[in-house]
Amino acid sequence: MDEIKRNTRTDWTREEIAALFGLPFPELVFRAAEVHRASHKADEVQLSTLLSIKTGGCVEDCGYCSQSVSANSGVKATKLMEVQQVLQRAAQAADQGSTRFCMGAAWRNPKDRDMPAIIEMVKGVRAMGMETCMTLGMLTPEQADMLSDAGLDYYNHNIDTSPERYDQVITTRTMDDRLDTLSNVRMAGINVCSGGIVGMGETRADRVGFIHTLATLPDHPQSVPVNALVPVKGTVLGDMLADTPLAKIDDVEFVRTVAVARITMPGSMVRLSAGRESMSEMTQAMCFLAGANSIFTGDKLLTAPNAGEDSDLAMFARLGLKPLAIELTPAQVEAQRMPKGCAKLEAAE
Ligand code: SAM
Ligand code: DTB
Ligand code: SF4
Repeated sequence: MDEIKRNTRTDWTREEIAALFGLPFPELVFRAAEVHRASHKADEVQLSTLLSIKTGGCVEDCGYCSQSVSANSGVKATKLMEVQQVLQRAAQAADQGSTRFCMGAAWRNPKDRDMPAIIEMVKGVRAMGMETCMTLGMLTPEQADMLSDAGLDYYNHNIDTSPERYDQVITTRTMDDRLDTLSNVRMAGINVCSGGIVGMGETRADRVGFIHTLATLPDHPQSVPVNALVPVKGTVLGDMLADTPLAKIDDVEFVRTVAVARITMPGSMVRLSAGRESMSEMTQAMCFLAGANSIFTGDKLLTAPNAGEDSDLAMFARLGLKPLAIELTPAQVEAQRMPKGCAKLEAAE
């Protein structure tokens, strides 16, 4: 770990990051693979499972998102799921080998009245021996502290794109609002998960600015999700891509983005996140070579389809990859030994 710390810089310049992007592709991937091997096992990939605990009807206007009230995507708004329902889904994910359960809500921010149920979800999932992650929108310092006290391991809040492009994608909250939430999460002692989306019609300079913002935070996010835009009909960006297919990012540029994230943030888990459905296995393999070491499993992301358990297992077998195991506390091992289903739920109470 000391080695990683010594090599971890938070003073990257945009010029340095642009130079990395501009390297000949084989050289860039080679360097990223070297950095990856110095800090991580190159054949281990961490598996996270996503669950939308509150879908649609979101008041924010993020131009990529099917869940915004500004979109005409046909996604139906739901209420916050019941705690027991969420814990049942978490138990299924644990049975399928997932080590992190990420719960997402289509909120600008959680309301104080939502916090007791959210806290029960965190405690329940943790008792099953999985790491917990939540993504609920903006958090106050007090809310971040409450989640930390409940034992939340990770909080996902993406910066999404470069500071320059930000207000062309979202107008209802600023990049500074996002950075404030990341700071509240960090100060509460919760691991930060923050990344963004490529393929939204941005320029290479925007991708440089996006990585630069993450790699110069006071501490690198422990997890960096790199999403490829899932173009959803009825969203501003989904419709834009349908009209101008040339705006779609090419696979080589996507792999470059992963490689630059890996080199600039050597100790972070880099997650190959949304968009794998439309990626060839070879492109995903290139991402793993270039330092991606985490994915979302299961056949659904929040509202969009995902590759699915069986095809991922087959891909892992072909590529010789294996799921990253996490260390469990004795109490968690005990909870996992109990009969499936209800006992896991009892353990969560
Ligand atoms: N509402 C919360 C928020 O925005 O912080 C949490 C959920 S939100 C859906 C989580 C992240 O998913 C977004 O920040 C964005 O990066 C990603 N995302 C949403 N829609 C996407 C899409 N169509 N394609 C790729 N990534 C997407
Ligand atoms: C992240 O960066 N990607 C995930 C997670 N964090 C919450 C979400 C991807 C959403 C993809 C589109 C959808 O399912 O609606
Ligand atoms: Fe709402 Fe999050 Fe979607 Fe933005 S990304 S519209 S905040 S659910």
